[in-house]
Amino acid sequence: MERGLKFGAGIRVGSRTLGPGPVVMGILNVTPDSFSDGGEFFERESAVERALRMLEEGAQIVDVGGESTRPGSDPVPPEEERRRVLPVVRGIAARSPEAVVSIDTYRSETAAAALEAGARIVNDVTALRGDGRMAALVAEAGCPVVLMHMRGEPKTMQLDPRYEDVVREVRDFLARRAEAAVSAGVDPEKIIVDPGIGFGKKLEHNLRLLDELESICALGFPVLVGTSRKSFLGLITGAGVKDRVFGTVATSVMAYERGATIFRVHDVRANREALKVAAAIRGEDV
Ligand code: HH2
Repeated sequence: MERGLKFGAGIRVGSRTLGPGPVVMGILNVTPDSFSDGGEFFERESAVERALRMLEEGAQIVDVGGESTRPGSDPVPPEEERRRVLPVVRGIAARSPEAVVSIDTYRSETAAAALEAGARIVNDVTALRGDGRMAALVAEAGCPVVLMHMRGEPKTMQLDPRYEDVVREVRDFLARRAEAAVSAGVDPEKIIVDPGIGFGKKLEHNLRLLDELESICALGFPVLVGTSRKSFLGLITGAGVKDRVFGTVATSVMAYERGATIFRVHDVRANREALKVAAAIRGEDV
């Protein structure tokens, strides 16, 4: 299969190009229960304000989600998910028409409505397995799509995840999901892959995936990493969830060094500045 090795020139989103330097994706959870910012941006106005602030701080994408996928979480009804995210996507599009919004959902109906409301990227933590109509939707929309690795489902994924070789298994899974997407008509140049840090993985698995990220990058697709404030950082440093920005920045810089392109983070300014410095050292544009 021909790989989408075009991100050296950036990732095309409509008429815009993101990259080729590191791209920061700011997290906006419009949920009452997300593990680090649950409840904070549940009101439409504060969510839109938060998005605008992240854009000012240097986020090139704002990722809007209406359902927590933290370990142990339950799904929310689809109508409730749409009720949470759509006004926020519309509000961002109205206040900042140039903003690139991604919709963090595995449901095709939510994704379709969000694209209609102004979102331009679909971030699917099930890698198009969660809803049989998602692949066709993304193919038809011609938008970039994030395919993420997850072992099991949020409710039970952290109970006792086991791998023989986590890097090989995650890489092979992502290759298979990319093939499936292309078979369904998705343009390979629109595919972004993500090892799914913390999704059905123990500390040792997360660390190996980050250390050997080149192996995932070798698939030839832009790689997104989402480490922000996650519990494995707390296991290493002892820091509480709001206090994991330093650990997060370390992962962003090391993942960038190993070839990652998109960094999904809560703390935009800290990660953006660190990545700018890292890019300058490597002589790359940001
Ligand atoms: N992590 C979370 C949610 N969506 N999407 C991608 N592509 N990669 C990730 O690593 C990822 C993701 C979980 O983090 P968060 O949104 O902060 O929390 P919650 O799921 O509790 O809302």
